[in-house]
Amino acid sequence: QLTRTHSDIVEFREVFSKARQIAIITGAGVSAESGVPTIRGAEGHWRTWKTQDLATPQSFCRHTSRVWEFYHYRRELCLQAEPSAAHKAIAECEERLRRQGRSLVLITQNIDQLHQRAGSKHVLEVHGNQYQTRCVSCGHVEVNHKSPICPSLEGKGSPDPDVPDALIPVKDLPRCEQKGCDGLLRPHVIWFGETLDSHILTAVEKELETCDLCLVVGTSSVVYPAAVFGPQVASRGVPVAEFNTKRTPNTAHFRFHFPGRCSETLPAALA
Ligand code: BJW
Ligand code: ZN
Repeated sequence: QLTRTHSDIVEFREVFSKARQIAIITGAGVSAESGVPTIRGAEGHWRTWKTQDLATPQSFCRHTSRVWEFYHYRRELCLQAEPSAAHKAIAECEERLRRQGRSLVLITQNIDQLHQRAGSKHVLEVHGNQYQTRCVSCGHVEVNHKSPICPSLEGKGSPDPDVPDALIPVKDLPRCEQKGCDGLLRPHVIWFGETLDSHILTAVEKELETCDLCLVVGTSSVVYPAAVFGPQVASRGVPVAEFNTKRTPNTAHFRFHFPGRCSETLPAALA
């Protein structure tokens, strides 16, 4: 296994040195290196719920206060977190390739903005980002880094399973400040059952069709449509390298699989 991995690294470095247009697809494993819990890992619970139970329009409709507590917790947690060695390796690689007239695009499922904070410039956020809000009444989208996002959420959002719901009245949750609106705000992220932004998907498709090397980093590859981005590139015969602590349902489709923590494997691969 070790020898296999070593010869793979040598081969990967060869492919990497010749690639002109690199696409990197990332997921929660990259932010795990910054102390942000992954979605499906053992630590991926908030109170007694899974992300799958909270990240839906139905849940927001029925348990608005609870879902806002969940996002408030993650907004605050990620504001405290620092980009990891994996985030930095990607950002530094983009800058280095740019100076060489080559390109790197980052397609991320993460909503935490840690890639941008590490310095990544060309980022396509396929699941939105938690520092933007959207008004459910007027549709207005806005950048929002307030901490806390509203007074009623101050001190709320503990992930401890023994903490009861704060049951904040909807009128005291984040509200739209557009003139005369006062509608309820929601996180501008993509929940289960919602479609991805078509402009972003079109941009992603273009990158997947033209890249000559693809990396898939720290994603379980179970959430569609992002789960098929890597296999789509591989089906063109383009090399795809997976960086993950575990194997995934997509591993067999890819030319390379580098096991281990991406804060260790990625800086070495992209140096
Ligand atoms: C490390 C590491 C380290 C850890 N180093 N690695 C049946 C079949 C097919 C599709 C569907 C279906 N039923 C429903 C659907 C559609 C659904 C879907 O895919 N469901 C599946 C779960 C079955 N998809 C959708 O609804 C999407 N919309 C859509 O398809 O529209 C059309 C449509 C609608 C309705 C029906 C059918 C079609 C929208 C998906 C939106 C996903 N949104 C979320 C929440 C965003 C906001 C938020 O975060 O709160 O996005 S869900 C959540 O999962 C989040 C993530 O971006 C996403 C992916 O998770 P990710 O990043 O892969 O994290 P993990 O935790 O799963 O994995 C971490 C990985 O890292 C692991 O592999 C670890 O091993 C690894 N790791 N430490 C390296 N140090
Ligand atoms: Zn509004």
